[in-house]
Amino acid sequence: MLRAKGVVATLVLVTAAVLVSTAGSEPAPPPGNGGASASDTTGDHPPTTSFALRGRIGVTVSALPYNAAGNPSGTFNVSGVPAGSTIMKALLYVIDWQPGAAASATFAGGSFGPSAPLTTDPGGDKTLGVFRFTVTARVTGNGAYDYSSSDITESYGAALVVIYRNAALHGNKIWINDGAENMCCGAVSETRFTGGPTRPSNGRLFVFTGADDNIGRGESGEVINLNGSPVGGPIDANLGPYASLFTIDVTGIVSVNTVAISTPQDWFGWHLAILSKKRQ
Ligand SMILES: [Ca+2]
Ligand SMILES: [Ca+2]
Ligand SMILES: [Ca+2]
Repeated sequence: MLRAKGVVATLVLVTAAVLVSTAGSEPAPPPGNGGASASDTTGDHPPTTSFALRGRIGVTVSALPYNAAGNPSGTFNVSGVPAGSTIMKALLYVIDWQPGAAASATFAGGSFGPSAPLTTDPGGDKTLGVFRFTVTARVTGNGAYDYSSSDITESYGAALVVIYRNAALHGNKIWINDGAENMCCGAVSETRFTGGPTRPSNGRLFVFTGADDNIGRGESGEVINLNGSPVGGPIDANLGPYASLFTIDVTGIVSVNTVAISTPQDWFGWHLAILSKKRQ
């Protein structure tokens, strides 16, 4: 569990006032957080660009929260795809904080995997992993899409990314930066998008995180920055326990763009940063 050490925290508060400043955080920071060797305090494993897509395209992202679920399943509701569109790419992401060597999924009647994690990042006493399954052929447009997973031990979220092409849209560029950044306790993690427009453009940014919360003191206050300016946050489970999806209209998309997340104390995973040069 990445939360709930309430009894312990209360006992500490009652019996040792000197420790109050460090005892109230939930989830209880694992050993090493805040210490010199903690790999989750440095923002060392941000999402990276897996796809940079061009064309008359748009993107929609849907996501589901979980509470330490094993083999999560659910239904993604896809909306916002214009009539007459062709699906260019659809990606299913399933998160695991205790990943094995491989995991599998079903999606809209198809079977996917077993596949190795796309990437993993240790930090605290956990290893955060993300599995990505390409489900393009199973997505036809707006609607409800059921999925299930297997060999997933401890999940706080899943996401579905759909890129569509439509002749009525303007030319666009969409970057899909994905991965698993296990971060906590003062970490600042930064992902980059290169090959953007020479003239600043108004675009859209999607950010997906899991195991984020606002339980206990100090678990809020995260900031999402684009090119040095705050555009979102805090990251406090806006989908419900325990995941967040941000869809943010942004300005000033330029040739090289940077999205950074800072977390004062909440321990969570950052999995997606998707940038669309245009809002469409
Ligand atoms: Ca990390
Ligand atoms: Ca957390
Ligand atoms: Ca938070």
